Amino acid sequence: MAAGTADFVVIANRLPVDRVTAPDGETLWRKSPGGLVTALEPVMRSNGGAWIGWHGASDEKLKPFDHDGLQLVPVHLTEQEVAEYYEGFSNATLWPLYHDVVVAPEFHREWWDSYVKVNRRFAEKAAKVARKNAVVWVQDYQLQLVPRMLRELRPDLRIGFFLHIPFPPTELFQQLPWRKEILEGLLGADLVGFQMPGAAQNFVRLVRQRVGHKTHRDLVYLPDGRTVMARAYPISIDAAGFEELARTPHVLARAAEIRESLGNPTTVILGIDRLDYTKGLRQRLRAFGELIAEGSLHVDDAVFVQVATPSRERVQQYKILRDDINRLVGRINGDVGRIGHQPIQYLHASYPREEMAALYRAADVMVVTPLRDGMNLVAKEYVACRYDNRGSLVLSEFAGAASELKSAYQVNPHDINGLKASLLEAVQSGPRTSAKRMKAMRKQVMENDIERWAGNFLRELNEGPGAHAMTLRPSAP
Ligand code: GDG
Repeated sequence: MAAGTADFVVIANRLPVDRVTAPDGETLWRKSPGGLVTALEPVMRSNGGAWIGWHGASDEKLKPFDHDGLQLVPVHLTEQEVAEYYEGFSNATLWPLYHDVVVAPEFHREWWDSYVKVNRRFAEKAAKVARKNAVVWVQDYQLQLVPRMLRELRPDLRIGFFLHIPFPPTELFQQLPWRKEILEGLLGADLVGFQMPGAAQNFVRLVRQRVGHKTHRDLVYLPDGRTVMARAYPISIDAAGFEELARTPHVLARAAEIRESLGNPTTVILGIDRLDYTKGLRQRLRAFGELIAEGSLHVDDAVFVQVATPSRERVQQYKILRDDINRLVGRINGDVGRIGHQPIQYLHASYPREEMAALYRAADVMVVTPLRDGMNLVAKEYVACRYDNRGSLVLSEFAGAASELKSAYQVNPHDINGLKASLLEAVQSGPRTSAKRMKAMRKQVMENDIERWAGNFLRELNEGPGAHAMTLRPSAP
């Protein structure tokens, strides 16, 4: 296949831009706020980089276009593919399976067929835009077959893969009817990256058991002589960017305004999550409701602000969750609320980044209680915004972030009594204790930002076993 012009190619389910309509009716693309694009932008610019992804609308074919100096290559999806590849296999099969089967994964053969077909489309696009010997970085669970498909088309490429969500224990992964195909798909990469060392070990063990390849520690030896490396690269955030935002007068004023409009309570407790059944919203709301009901916290003193960003709204389990949380919030507020004092302020909406920073600044206690989470960036964003060393973080031990944020109040979210005790301890902690904990967490987050994460991954991809002459140029200062 003829090669293209990009020396560095990122492949992700979504392009890093959203379409917006300007007041004059013109449609424009606006860069989406994620940390991934911020981290990769400089490398892309220095390497004539291209980003391949879906543009977010179904049944629409768009030509490649440039945005802010980045080459964007849209992949089209039909309405049926959105339902089967994206909402179906990615989000109703793989997502629950990889998150400890928190809800039952659905296995449908037509969803799998669609997943294969769409993965091939992404691989074919990449094969066209990558220059000879280019570096290609495939992102996440929607595209696990791409590394192998791409290698078959373009054996000259150096291919990396990163999984943003957990990789399940072998006993759960075995349930997947297409387990061997997924493992073989990932083995098309030279480097397979995970959030946690345990996930990389799960993968290597499965490869040994299910595919029968020889392995040693983090290496897999393939019969064709290639070696694949599987390692952990815990992802992070644009920490300095968040801190800078949190320091702006506008954000500080807005934080004060938020507290004011909540009635200036002694304690503001905050949760911010996509509305997802993995995030442990039920557990934390129940814990808070019980603390108020039994008088450990008083409704005049403590307010819980829960932002639940709308997510995957056409997937059945997400509809069920939305109704459940609505009911639970209504019940708690009805049971323990008073006129003018709703203990839970529940916001089913998404907000600009500035508002997120203001919320982080306004919160005395941040509660992050996923039942399972690859990393959890919200926990790190809260820490990055607390440059005053104030505020406490209650963090699930089942979030990847727990292995780095050891000074958080760590909890088992299934243990409601334990959760209540930790929440209360965090609310009642004195300034010296919380400053000590926050300082330790800030050191970790500010030093290990997303730029370092991307740098580590790309360096090891470039230098790992079997690497050819390095083609990736370091980003310009
Ligand atoms: C997956 C993995 C892993 C949320 N609401 C709004 C908003 N957000 C932003 C947060 C944060 C991001 O979305 C959410 O990231 P998380 O890490 O918390 O969770 P997932 O979406 O599940 O992400 C996860 C991550 O990938 C990265 O590898 O950490 O484990 O599940 O950045 O700030 N941003 C804005 N408005 C909102 O209303 N602007």
